Amino acid sequence: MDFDPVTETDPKVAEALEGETTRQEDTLAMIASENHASETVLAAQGSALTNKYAEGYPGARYYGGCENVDQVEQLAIDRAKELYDADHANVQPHSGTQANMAVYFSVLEPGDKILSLDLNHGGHLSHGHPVNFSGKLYEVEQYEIDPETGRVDYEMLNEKAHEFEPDIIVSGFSAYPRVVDWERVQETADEVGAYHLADMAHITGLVATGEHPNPVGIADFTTGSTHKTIRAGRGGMILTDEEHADAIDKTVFPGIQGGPLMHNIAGKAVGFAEALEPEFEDYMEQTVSNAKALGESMMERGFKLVSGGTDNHLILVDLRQSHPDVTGNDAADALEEAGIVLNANTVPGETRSAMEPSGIRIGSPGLTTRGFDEAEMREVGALISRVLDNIEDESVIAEVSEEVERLTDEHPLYK
Ligand code: DSN
Repeated sequence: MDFDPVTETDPKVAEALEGETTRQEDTLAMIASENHASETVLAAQGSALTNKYAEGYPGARYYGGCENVDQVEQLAIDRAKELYDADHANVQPHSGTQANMAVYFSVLEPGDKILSLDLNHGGHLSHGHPVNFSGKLYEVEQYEIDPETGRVDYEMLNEKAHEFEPDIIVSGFSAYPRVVDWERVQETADEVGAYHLADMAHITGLVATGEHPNPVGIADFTTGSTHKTIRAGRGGMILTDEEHADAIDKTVFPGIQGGPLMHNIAGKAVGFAEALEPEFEDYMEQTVSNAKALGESMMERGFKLVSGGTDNHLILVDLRQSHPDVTGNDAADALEEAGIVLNANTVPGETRSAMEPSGIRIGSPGLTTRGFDEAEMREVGALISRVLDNIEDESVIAEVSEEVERLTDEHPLYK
């Protein structure tokens, strides 16, 4: 890509920009929450819209000169509504966490109660973790993954809801390889009179094409990231119905944010248009097939997958049985040396710690964007296995690096 203006005026930053583009080009990006946005999305995000203040919403801003950003934000809103069949979309949250904060601040008072999945079982910091604002402001109770099935324990969720009487139940997860049963969570929310926030986080792309059921129209609020499987500009969004639309808009601005990041909103608009094209359906279908192929290839080599497989874009590998002496961090470090970038992750029933967990989370969205098919994902599964079986062996890591180089050369990222 072309960083000429930066190269001339700021060679140090230019060096890092070039370095990062090269790193992405030359490695296998398998962090499940990452993806490679199109050059069109990158151009929209790197545009003059970064200069513009636009507090307010299209047609009702606090500053002049907003006609162009109004057009961009309205396009992003209309496209989000179309993608998810939503009555109302707010595309201003700077991130998924800000989107969740806006939902909490719209309907909860400090001290109110949140019921959510434990972070160690695949939940998210913003679902009530003690180090996060959500855990500091609210009283939090958590449900877990059933250790036998590796799936959400909906019975535990229901029992805890009746005991704890939460004001809101949070569903939707960051490290969960299976379909989320939004309706079952909603039934519990109805029984106890709680709001339901469905945080579709990673799976915004899968939901957009119907690869995963849509929580919009079931839950009161749906939030998600716009740069993960959906591959649009970086940030978050909130989808809701007419009843909660004003409260959400007022909470996002002026409640918790000032000027919206209009360049990112332009990236969202462009990415949402791409996601409305039929090719995006093929992309999401391939992403799921690729994750399944990767998972099968690893299970054939003796790895244990949480829940025994996947329905979505990620697999969660529990290393304790197959590689008892290898921590998730050891695995991630060795794989990164070989050019395979993923993250260490806790697994249900974690016996180590969040800082030194026993699993790795592996995603298929990035490689699928580069055009990898099932056969190549199986090959990647074999490469991961080779590294983890020979974690101390530098010659194996060097051999795997060469294979990674061949695969990345065969699938160039940015022309
Ligand atoms: N950082 C994201 C993830 O990797 O799942 C969550 O915000």
